[in-house]
Amino acid sequence: MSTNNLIPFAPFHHFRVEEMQQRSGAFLEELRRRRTVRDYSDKLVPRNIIENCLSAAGTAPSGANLQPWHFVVVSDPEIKRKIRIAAETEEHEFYARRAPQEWLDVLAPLGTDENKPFLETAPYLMAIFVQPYTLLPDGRRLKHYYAVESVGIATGVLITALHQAGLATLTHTPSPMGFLKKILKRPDNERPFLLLVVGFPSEEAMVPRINKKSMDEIVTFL
Ligand code: IYR
Repeated sequence: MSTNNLIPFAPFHHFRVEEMQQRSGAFLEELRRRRTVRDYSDKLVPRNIIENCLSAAGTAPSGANLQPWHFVVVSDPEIKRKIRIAAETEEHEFYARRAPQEWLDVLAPLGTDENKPFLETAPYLMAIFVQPYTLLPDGRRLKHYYAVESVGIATGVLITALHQAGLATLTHTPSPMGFLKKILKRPDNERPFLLLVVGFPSEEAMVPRINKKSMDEIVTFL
């Protein structure tokens, strides 16, 4: 391996085992409090908190470190309204016609429907885009490797960062999402990945009673 671009990994923390046990347990406990929220208050969120969480997302690993993501953060009420109208139009089609019964059956416990008032109520909508390639100044395309996986990882970091900052999120995937690209005037090399709704839960927010799979179900130790 050529070493001419390598630097010492100074910032890595070596914790004592007890501290690792404590930290991993505390992190788990905090993440167990995260729930997907569909009912938001209009309470504002300081922008520097949002910026910290987006910077955290930007630390995610990505194929060849090409960072194939773009986050459009919408707080403008008019743009939020356009997004809501377009999303509800697609969602109406989805619930009334497009979704097979099998899909509607697994969604039923979540209590979702075509109405998406949170797209206007929540203070921030983050439209997350994948860049399968970038356009170089000379017009050639630089291909991005594992672009979708990379954006998925960055989105996971973002959701975790927002949660630990004290904010609620909803991973919203109106399908198809092409309208996001039009409304937000994104370039040809981007396609919508998902729409993250961010804010505080309303006072009356309810969440479905759901369970997470047990360790035995999700893990195999060999
Ligand atoms: N996009 C629709 C349907 C939907 C699909 C899945 I998969 C969900 O986990 C939740 C909802 C909607 O947002 O209502």
